[in-house]
Amino acid sequence: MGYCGAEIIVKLLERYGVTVVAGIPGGANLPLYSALHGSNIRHVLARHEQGAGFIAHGMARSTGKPAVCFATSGPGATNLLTAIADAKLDSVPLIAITGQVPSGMIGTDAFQEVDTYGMTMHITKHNFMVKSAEELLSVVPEAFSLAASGRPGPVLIDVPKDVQIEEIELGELPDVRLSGPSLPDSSLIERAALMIEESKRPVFYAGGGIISSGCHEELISLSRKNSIPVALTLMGLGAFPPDDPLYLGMLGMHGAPFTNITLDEADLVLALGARFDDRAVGNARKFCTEASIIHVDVDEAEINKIRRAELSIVGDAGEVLRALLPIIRRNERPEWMQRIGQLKQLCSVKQELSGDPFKPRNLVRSIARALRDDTIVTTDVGQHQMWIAQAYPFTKPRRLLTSGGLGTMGFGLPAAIGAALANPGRTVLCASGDGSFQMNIQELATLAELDLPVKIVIMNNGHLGLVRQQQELFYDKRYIASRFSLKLDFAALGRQFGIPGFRVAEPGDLAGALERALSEPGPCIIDIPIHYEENVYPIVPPGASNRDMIGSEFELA
Ligand SMILES: Cc1ncc(C[n+]2csc(CCOP(=O)(O)OP(=O)(O)O)c2C)c(N)n1
Ligand SMILES: [Mg+2]
Repeated sequence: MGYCGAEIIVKLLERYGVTVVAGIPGGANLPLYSALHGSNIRHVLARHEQGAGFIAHGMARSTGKPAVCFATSGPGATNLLTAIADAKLDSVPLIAITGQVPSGMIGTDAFQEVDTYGMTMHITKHNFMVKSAEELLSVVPEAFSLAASGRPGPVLIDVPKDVQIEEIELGELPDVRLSGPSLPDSSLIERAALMIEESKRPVFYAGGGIISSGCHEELISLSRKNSIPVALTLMGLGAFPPDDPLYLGMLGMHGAPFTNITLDEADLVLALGARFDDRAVGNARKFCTEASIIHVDVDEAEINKIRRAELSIVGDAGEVLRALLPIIRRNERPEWMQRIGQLKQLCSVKQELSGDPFKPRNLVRSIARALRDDTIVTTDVGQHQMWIAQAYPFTKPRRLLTSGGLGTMGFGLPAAIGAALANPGRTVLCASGDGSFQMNIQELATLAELDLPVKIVIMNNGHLGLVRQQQELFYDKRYIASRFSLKLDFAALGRQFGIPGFRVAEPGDLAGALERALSEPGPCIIDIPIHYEENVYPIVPPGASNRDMIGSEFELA
């Protein structure tokens, strides 16, 4: 039977289980849209390609499966770039399929021509420029396999218009191939086990790799069996139960003093699916100076990139944990546990548990209380993101979707739409800031159209708060370009899109108003004032050691 390139793409997407694609059509990808017309795949029309890209992020990050977005050539493709780069830094299996001008016109500055392949070279795990319809039969399966295997990441497929139209005779479509992780080297596992047994003060420093690999249960088991406390990165939140006595919290720039100080006293750091990012480890040379490091990462390029490890294991974190579990002995580690208990008392930050309900972390706790435990939370980027990370209790993986590596303002709303699409029946909270929200505000139209249960809470300080904070602390209060003089009424704005909007301003109103707003079916938008001088504390100044955090009262024994 004869199929054109566009039909081959759509048939293969179906075969790989894709049920929703987000995108925007244009001249160079119209054949692809025409093929989609005859498919059961649901298309979600975003209002900006960056929105489409982040809708796909929401689907991929909440499920762990590859998600697809479409854009046309030229401006469609350039609008996607930020979402692609974001997927690279956070290891998200995103598949971007872009239209390109016809092969014969490439390099002529044709209408809406940009070198999408060249531009995405450094922000994808892999990218393809397809030369023929035939090639699609291998390129699309390879894209799925690459996006999801090993360290997940974005793959771009650029398809010239003539390739989308080209017809070929086709018998069978290729089979779905997905490769599983390979087993780690047993001698390295034995060495790791020995180092753990010899250690007096071991800690886990675990990151997003635990979530990608789906091995949080194994992490919990090993931690409990051998009494190894666990610190998580921003990307790892949800991989360890926050109420477990072995949980140390989030480490790093805005981590609790208790977490950073405890890590600093460790004699062995087990870095699992984490990459020694500066926001997590501070000055890498001053991170856990007393400790030996075991680094487990599926991506060999991460080993010894930032911090030299005494032992490195290239492999899937889950495979390594499963190999370690039976050979590691039960150990109570009473001395280490006692020291940790002591540090917890000495380093407790003021928790803002009493007093003003509009204090950011109190507010985050109130929001969490008003929502079910299985709620998926997306954030934008700024102070509000860090308050959520510090105070929202994430009890399971894939409940926090946040732009960790690239730190992209505008992520929250479209990612929430994607998460709601991929998880019918679950509520999604989009915790945003007034600055970030304006960066993809047009996706309110997409949300209104889809009528999904996305609850948007805007922590509104009238500022680019995190920028203002840095200017206050590190630039002698020389405030510039961090205050909005126009005060937007986000609740009214929501209503313009047909989304119920609320403004919660009175302390007495807060709990009731939150509950009312959040219990409505469908989307809503809640605008909550935050005092603009609220800062995220503690904070490790750029370049400093995690030990040298400022803004929290604690003493060291
Ligand atoms: C696309 C993009 N541009 C600029 C920045 C730099 N930046 C980081 S946080 C921030 C302020 C965010 O303001 P808002 O969303 O209101 O959050 P707040 O800090 O006030 O909670 C800015 C401008 C960024 N992270 N992303
Ligand atoms: Mg703000």
